[in-house]
Amino acid sequence: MTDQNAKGRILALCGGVGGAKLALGLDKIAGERLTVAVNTGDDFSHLGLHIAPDLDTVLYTLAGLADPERGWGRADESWNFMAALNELGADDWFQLGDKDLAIHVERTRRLAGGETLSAVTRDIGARLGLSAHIVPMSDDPVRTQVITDEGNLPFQHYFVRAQCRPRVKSIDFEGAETAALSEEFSAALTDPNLAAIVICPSNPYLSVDPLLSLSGVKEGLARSPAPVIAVSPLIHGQAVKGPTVKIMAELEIEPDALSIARHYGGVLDGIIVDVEDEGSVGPLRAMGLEARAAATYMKSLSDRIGLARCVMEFADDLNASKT
Ligand code: FO1
Repeated sequence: MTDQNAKGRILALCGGVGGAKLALGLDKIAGERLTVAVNTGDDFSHLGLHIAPDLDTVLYTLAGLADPERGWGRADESWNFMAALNELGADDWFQLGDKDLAIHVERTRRLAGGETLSAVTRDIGARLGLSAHIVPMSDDPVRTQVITDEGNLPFQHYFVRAQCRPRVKSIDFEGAETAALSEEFSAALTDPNLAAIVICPSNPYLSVDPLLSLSGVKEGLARSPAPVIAVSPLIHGQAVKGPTVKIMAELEIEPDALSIARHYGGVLDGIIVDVEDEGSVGPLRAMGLEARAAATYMKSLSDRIGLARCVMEFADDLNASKT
């Protein structure tokens, strides 16, 4: 790596589980030089609590607390609260573990006391011993609404309650037109010392688009001197987890890296596809994008660090070719 990347800051745009794995790899190589701007379109109020699933997935993953199987919530969890809730006949379609409950209660208390989501997230990150900066995309409410053949569903009603079964017609990000970027996201986006902006392999439609829908983000990406690199969330036409391919089919989009590149359109300088999709590198280059193949399936910590290194080497080469 050149000096620039060894010292430069990294901004990652991230949703939940898939994106958090790469964020962890980036954290291991960049630590406090990393800012992760996280989707808050999935946030909702449930049982009187402010739930911020993607922020928590990133916090828990980087802190080594995440459940490795589920991908969300905490490892070594117990479910007494849910069992007691069930006895009372209360809503129990959204599982809140006993340990996980603490973050929702504390966040809700502090937000009700007038603190911003950024401030609460910053403090929780510090308490969990994180050196990377985990920041919500906005302190204003943006709520993803999934327009389906069964009506307009708030994100968690579509994703968890209906288990992504309804057919998606389109997706709206309510509040995105007026929401301001969080201060730290805005500062990272305009940081002259950025070595790279990384679009993590999260669901482009549900998890990355909320960030891109905020006013000023696409313009900021285009204006940044740092290369913008996406990691495709697809491997051989399949997503590792989640409904990306189902949604692409419903929106009549081919499930391949070219579609992902087209979806991100003008904001990208480069894209990383999986080694299994090496054949798409040529067509991607023909679209005018820099592209390379790497192992994007992240099972172990060393897979995550390995992919993070590939991303930063790519950024390094793109930076060098500009000078
Ligand atoms: N996902 C589920 O599929 N079922 C759940 O019951 C569930 C509970 C849950 C609680 C806290 C939390 O932070 C996340 C939770 N998730 C659950 C995951 C989450 O809703 C989605 O994975 C994300 O919003 C998509 O990135």
